[in-house]
Amino acid sequence: MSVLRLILGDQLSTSLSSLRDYQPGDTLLMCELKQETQYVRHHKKKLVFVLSAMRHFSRALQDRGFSVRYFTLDDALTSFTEAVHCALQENTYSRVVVTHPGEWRVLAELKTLQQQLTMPLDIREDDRFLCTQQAFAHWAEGKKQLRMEFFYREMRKRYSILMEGKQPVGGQWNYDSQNRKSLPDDIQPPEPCQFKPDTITQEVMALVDQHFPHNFGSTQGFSYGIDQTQAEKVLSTFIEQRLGLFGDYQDAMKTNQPWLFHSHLGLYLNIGLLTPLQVIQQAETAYRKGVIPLNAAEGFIRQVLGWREYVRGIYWLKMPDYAKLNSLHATRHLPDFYWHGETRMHCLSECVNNTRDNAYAHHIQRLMVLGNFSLLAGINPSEVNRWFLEVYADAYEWVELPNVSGMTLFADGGMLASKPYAAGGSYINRMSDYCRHCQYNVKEKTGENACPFNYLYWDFLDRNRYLLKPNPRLALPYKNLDRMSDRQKEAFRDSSRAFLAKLEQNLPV
Ligand code: FAD
Ligand code: DLZ
Ligand code: SF4
Repeated sequence: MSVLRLILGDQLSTSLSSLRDYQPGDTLLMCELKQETQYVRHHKKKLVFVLSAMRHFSRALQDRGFSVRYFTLDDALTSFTEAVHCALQENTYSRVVVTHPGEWRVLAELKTLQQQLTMPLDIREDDRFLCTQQAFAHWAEGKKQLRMEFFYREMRKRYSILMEGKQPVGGQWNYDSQNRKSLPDDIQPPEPCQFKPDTITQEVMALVDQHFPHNFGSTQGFSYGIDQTQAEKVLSTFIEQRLGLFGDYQDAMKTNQPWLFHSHLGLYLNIGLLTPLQVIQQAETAYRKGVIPLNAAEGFIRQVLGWREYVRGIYWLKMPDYAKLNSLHATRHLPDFYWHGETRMHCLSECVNNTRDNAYAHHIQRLMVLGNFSLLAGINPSEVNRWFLEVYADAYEWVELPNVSGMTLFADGGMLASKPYAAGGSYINRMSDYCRHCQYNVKEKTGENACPFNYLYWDFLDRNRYLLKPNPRLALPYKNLDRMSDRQKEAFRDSSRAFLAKLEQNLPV
């Protein structure tokens, strides 16, 4: 008998496990839902991207002869559960099949549905990922520390990526130390790939404006790819034009340069229009052909084969408790300037404005500016997580949560990162031109005009001394803190107190 195959909005891959044994008579079910569009207030460009990509994928499937039942937002369905019940009323099926969802809350919903149905609901492995949950759990078993670097080496060996026999190509696993240059003024990054919205995308833009008028950002200027062909164009253009310098300028930031040499592939990977193996293999081929240097290929592959798979592994290993962790007891509210970008701190206003304009900011903007500030200022993890989940076109909880709670806020007490990525203004000054345009002075440590990152950094270490001082990787900063005179300590404490008081009262900072 026929099978009902539910395809979730971030499962837009023709290689999907739930599609594999499709037979004529089966139905593919796709649904635009209140629950998925509203569980957080997604950025308008993220909504356009997801809904337009879903509609294009449905059309591509129909062109290939698949039978698709597609519910639009106008059908006003709430949840996957409701959509499945509707489809079961329209036709008779022997079973329901779905590929494992990306998020815990959706898995919980599907498990409840499994109990309700009178027929089997099979949840299949999402084998677009390169490490299964079981393989990750096996790797993690018995380990005191789950460090990405060792996981990444295992993955390199398992998939034979950038290997010469049993050894890493070039004799080193990691070229991170060559990936820390700031961007010189005479290097101009290429323009990003842009696509003109077609009729479907224009319809979705109007729909988003109508249904979500108060969400962050604007639908205007939407230019992301929305199908596999366009996503593949972004990939090939990245390999040709950007990857060669990706490694060198991976950590750089620059005013009015939101795209730099990054790939902008995260949104396509996470929604399924590209697969990680495809992306990794193309990068390796470019290196093997001598088109790009090893530090670029390795730096990029480490992100996709290492970090991306690793954070997903951590998510499924540690959920649902992971979402509640707050090891540093951070309680402050997220400042309003994360929404309007109006602050004297140029680095933050630039990163917020880039985010609002593009539903994109690159990794170092997320980690070392937006994230670093919320770490130093003690913003509570649930508000920070919510913000990061709402504002980026590539944001899904499985990847957002470990990056925010683990890598950025140290809310998991060090399961993911060996130390907090806390830094004062000198780091931002070294890696960007932001401080040159700022009303604060990055060279001043305390006082009205001093860069707030400077005193907040010491205040952060000071107030979290009990939890962080035992960490051997923080021995040097604590040694420096302990060497300070009482007057110096009072000065940074006073500056921090005054600044944080303004933040709490929502006064301009
Ligand atoms: P590139 O810099 O070109 O990197 C290439 C690819 O590597 C990315 O597309 C991505 O697939 C992968 N990658 C790189 N770093 C990571 C990482 N730390 N974790 C997982 N994958 C990685 N990534 C998301 O996909 N969704 C998120 O919601 C998300 N939230 C983040 C929040 C914070 C606070 C931080 C610090 C990082 C977050 N990241 C997230 C990771 C990373 O910042 C983005 O993947 C990257 O900026 C996307 O831009 P890009 O495609 O140009 O990536
Ligand atoms: C992100 C998103 C949005 C905005 N809308 C939908 C939707 O209407 N229908 C759908 O099937 N999926 C959507 N998604 C993606 C889902 O949130 C995603 O599939 C789950 O979070 C599981 O990762
Ligand atoms: Fe940011 Fe401080 Fe530099 Fe201003 S001086 S841009 S606040 S790091």
